[in-house]
Amino acid sequence: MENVQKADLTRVKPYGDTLNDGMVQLSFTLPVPFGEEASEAARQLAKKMGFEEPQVVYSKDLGVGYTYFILYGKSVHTVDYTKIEVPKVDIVVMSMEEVEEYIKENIKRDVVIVGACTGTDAHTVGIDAIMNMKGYAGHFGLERYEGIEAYNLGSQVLNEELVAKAIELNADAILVSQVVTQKDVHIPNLSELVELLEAEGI
Ligand code: B12
Repeated sequence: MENVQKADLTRVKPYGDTLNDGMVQLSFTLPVPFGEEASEAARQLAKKMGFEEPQVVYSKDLGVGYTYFILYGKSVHTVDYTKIEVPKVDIVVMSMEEVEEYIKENIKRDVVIVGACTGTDAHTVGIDAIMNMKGYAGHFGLERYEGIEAYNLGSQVLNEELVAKAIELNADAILVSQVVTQKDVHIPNLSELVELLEAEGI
């Protein structure tokens, strides 16, 4: 490893084959029919994005007048890595046993948690990962915890339904799972939930 060339961290740029070659792979789809004109359009677009020597290395006909591309190009930009500061979440993560112990010692009763994937969102896997007994990535879900009563309502649950269930069960916490969508569908849905909760004085 001694022969690895040292990068100048004040001027970091992408690496492909040779340090500082700036090589980037990018991919996108254009709403134009597959063919040479399509590839040229993709190349010109990459050039306008600021890439030097853009090359289309792969293109695929997606049908209905759409084409998918993979391109290589050289980035001319650099960033100063030494000036980067990212705020970190500084919290103590408790294990399942520590949470159970905390509830036993401090709350001294079962904690009721209601969760759902709400609105039109059908992505159940996230909320299941958090709540279901078997859990996810080596961690058990809330159903497994002693001292927690977990109710997973599933997906496409209306906000009204979630709030009504939380009130019925006198829940201590409501968990919401939502895919953050490009079309911002999650924003009106979560705003509606907040309004409903506020109206209920929760
Ligand atoms: C599986 C899947 C589906 C399945 C869902 C099946 C099911 N029963 O859940 C099906 C096929 C139904 C589906 C449909 C759609 N999908 Co989809 N789907 C996926 C996919 C491939 C995986 C999602 C997943 O299960 N991840 C695994 C879980 C464990 O991860 P997670 O959800 O992120 O959850 C973790 C954390 O986020 C967090 N978490 C999640 N919820 C909560 C809640 C709390 C309280 C806490 C603390 C933490 C937490 O903890 C979890 C564990 O770490 C993703 C792409 C991807 N690779 O992520 C696309 C993706 C989410 N889907 C997408 C899209 C667009 C759709 C459709 C609109 C497609 C279409 N045009 O029809 C529909 C929408 C249907 C609908 N009404 O919601 C897009 C969303 C793009 C966007 N951001 O705008 C994605 C990102 C794919 C993509 N790149 O385009 N999808």
